[in-house]
Amino acid sequence: MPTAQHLESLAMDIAREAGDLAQRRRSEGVAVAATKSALADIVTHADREVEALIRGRLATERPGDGFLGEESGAERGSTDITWVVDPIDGTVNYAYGIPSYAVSIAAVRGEPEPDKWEALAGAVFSPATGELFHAAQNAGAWLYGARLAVNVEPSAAGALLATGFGYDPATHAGDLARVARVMPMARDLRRIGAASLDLAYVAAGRLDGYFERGLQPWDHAAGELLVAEAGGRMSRVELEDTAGRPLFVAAGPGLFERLFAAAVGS
Ligand code: LIP
Repeated sequence: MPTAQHLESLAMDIAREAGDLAQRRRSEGVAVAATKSALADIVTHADREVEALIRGRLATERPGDGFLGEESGAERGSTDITWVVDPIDGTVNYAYGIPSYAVSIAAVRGEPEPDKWEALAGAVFSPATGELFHAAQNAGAWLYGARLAVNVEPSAAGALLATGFGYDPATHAGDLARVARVMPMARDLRRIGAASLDLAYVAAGRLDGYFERGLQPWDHAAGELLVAEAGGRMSRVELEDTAGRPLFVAAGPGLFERLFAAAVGS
């Protein structure tokens, strides 16, 4: 059984390599390859190429582990470890030339479903800034050799929050009602456009909290471990208006309950 730190350093190496490829392809120009769940939900050729690179590297280094990727699907392994991968989180930013996109790689143990797995290691790499956020279970979350810690409480000016809006226009009214409910506790609201970065920023204390409905496993697997290892709380809840696509809330311990209650609407 590899240690969580061994998996973490592998995730870091591969995330860097994958991010360099994404950035190179970005500078050459980006073409949309297809649309997915909605017209706004796109995949570029680079998403596919970067995921193929990650999948190939993992197959060489960790043959036998399972794989769950945004673009190329799931494959069960013979070990109890699965790699959960978003090759380019923030694809719409990437396609428009906005630098907020990231490679997100996590190693999880157990059934490859978010409610059943235990995250062992994760890396979120932002090619545009060169920042590599990483964490291993019970060994902290880190950036440039410095240990990350969430903001325990927001400042007196209010919480700096982030959110996201899914690709399905039918859900936007509910998302906006949620924004209206949380705004009284906010000093301001960000929409960064890449869930893995939102979560990394909560872990780093750059945001006080984050909420979004309908994240996919590859959007949050690595970021969720970053938040937990930085002392934050994160949970998901299935609501009437979020059928099948739960609401996720992450924050420091002093804010979490308040933010969760407002986001849920209870
Ligand atoms: C995206 C997220 C974004 C969220 C979208 C989508 P993709 O991931 O990170 O913040 O609002 O619903 O899941 O599609 O760019 O990998």
